[in-house]
Amino acid sequence: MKTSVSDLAVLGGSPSFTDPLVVGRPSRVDRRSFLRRVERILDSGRHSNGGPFVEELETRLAEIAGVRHCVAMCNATTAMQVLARARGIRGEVVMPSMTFVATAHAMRWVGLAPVFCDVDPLTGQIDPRRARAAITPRTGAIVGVHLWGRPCPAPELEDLAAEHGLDLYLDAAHAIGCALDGRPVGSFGDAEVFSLHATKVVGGFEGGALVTDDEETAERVRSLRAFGEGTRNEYGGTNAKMSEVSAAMALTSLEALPDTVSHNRRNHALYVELLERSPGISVERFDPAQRPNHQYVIVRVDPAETGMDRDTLHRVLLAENVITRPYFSPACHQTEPYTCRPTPFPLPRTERLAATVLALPTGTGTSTTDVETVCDIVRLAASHGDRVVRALQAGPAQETRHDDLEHGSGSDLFSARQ
Ligand code: T4K
Repeated sequence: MKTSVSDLAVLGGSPSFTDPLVVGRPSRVDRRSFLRRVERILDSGRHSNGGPFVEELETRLAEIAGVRHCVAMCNATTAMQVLARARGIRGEVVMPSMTFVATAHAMRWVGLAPVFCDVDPLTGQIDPRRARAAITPRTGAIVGVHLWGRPCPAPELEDLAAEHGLDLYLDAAHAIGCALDGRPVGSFGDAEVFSLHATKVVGGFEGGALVTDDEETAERVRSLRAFGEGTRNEYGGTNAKMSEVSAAMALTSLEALPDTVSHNRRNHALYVELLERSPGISVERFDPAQRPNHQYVIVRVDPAETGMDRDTLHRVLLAENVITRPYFSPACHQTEPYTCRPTPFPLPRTERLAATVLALPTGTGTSTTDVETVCDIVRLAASHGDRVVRALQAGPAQETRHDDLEHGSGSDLFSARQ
């Protein structure tokens, strides 16, 4: 345990972790259960193009979302592209900039123009009033994002979309299993899209799933995901199918979801408890009524109170072998190719968040002891921010090694820990 600021690795102490502790480590699954499914895939000879595991996964995810249809695909980004094509929308799409850049790229890739609106400063979620202000005669759809493992104000967005006759899609990449007033995420808007990427609470190595109650949308998406068979449209179709092995992994991961979420909830509660008296560090809180899945533990770093900025804390942790992620910085409008076109509105809340947020490790690979160690480091750094900043300006030896780790091939991140 580090008790003095001079114990920090950036100030010459030893790194706290031998093996990297990373944000985004895949959730633990029952290996035997997964391998049994793989055996069945190999025995059956059905590897893709609509096998029994994909069908079973679709049934399970539709149940979780409380809708009639689910179409599993190769990832969430492609699923959002297929959705936009299936619905035939054109023009501009209003969306928050405080999201992973995939939300914007997916729309741009199919010829739509993202128009970014600001977020609620307290929750980081899309602000429906700001979304309203961004609607023009060119708007074709609104895309809401359920950020960090809790729902965005989807009912307000539904009202807004209905009022203007627009499509509403929800990027639910982070929010599988969440709910708003008992209504499950997955059931809002015209369709929602889950990510089943390795780093998500339910992972299928790679994967995405579109859920909707609208039969026509589901049918068109189903067709477009497999080369457009059975539909005639100007784009044909694409190959967005999910393989059986991904579905087998996603099903196994889904079985572990209650344990994964409980584990994440405990981690989150411990972060809150251990950091709540640390001036200038605030842990994002979640309303239990929204059934948060605690996909991410997000802290905000106040430079005025701590004497250091978010990037400094990231570097302090990196030196300790704790690999954090600034989800989401830069915000979409601050990154290519969106910087070339000024946003029609200033996005001060998004920019403030993008400058201050940091995702800390959680998930089943992060233990209680790991969280306690990370919190010790954060508390020490935050209460001696000026000293840490001075030390980093002087260029400590430790940093080079850990910068290499971050910017190198990354293979070191994937060793040892389970
Ligand atoms: N919408 C939103 C709001 C999203 O957050 C995302 C994806 C999408 C849409 C699109 O969903 P997909 O098309 O991917 O289904 C990662 C994920 O690749 C991405 O899926 C995720 N969001 C995003 C938030 O995080 P990066 O660029 O941060 O990935 P990377 O390689 O830096 O890995 C992140 C961390 O996870 C590292 O600390 C290492 C760790 N990791 C990663 C992988 C792949 C592991 O420990 N094991 C692994 O296998 O994007």
